[in-house]
Amino acid sequence: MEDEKKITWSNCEFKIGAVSIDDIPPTGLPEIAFAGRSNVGKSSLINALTGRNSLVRTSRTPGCTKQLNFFELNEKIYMVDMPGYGYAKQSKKTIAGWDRLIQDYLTGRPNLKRIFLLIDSRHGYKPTDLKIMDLLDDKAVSYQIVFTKADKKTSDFKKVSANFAKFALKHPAMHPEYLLTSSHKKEGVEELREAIAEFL
Ligand SMILES: Nc1nc2c(ncn2[C@@H]2O[C@H](COP(=O)(O)OP(=O)(O)OP(=O)(O)O)[C@@H](O)[C@H]2O)c(=O)[nH]1
Ligand SMILES: [Mg+2]
Repeated sequence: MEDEKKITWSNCEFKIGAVSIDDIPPTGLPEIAFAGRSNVGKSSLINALTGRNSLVRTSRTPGCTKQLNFFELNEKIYMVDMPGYGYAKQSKKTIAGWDRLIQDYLTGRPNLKRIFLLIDSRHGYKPTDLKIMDLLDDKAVSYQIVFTKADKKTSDFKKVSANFAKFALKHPAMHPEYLLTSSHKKEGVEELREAIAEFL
């Protein structure tokens, strides 16, 4: 890999926590973001990528990440951990606020290069995931599916993966290939790192 595309993954710093779109300053750097339902493993995946188990707080209880958290990687690229959508152990008002923030951010950030849309490999796509995909397709925001918790995947995943190419064809902003990861077993993490390094 060329030198400018080399990333020291442990060199990652928390920079900004945003609860409203107005809290996010322009950074001048490319950005990638991790989106997905609550509990799908977004924060855990950032820890796995950086090899730093306590960089980001994770929890078994859905609704752990409560703001847009910006992490600067090697002073070259920002990674954004998002609150989950769909379900969380929070009030309706809080969830509606997060959904607004998520939508505003996903569709209004010019330097956002790609969204990694995480789907739990045990559960497949849920209606809330399909809604986000429609939104991103509609706004032509590039996204790639990352199936998570590969260590727990069920036989249903075979069907999902077999049908993936056809599924992707129906989604114009979706990357044609998916990634399969396990943060616990560190599977697929290297492939995801390579995908991120492309944006340098
Ligand atoms: N088996 C397994 N569990 C995982 C994996 N990744 C995350 N988890 C577990 O899933 C739960 C949720 O993980 P988080 O990383 O906090 O999920 P999140 O998507 O950030 O959740 P919110 O912040 O609530 O939206 C935790 O109990 C993790 O330990 C994985 O690769 N395998
Ligand atoms: Mg989280």
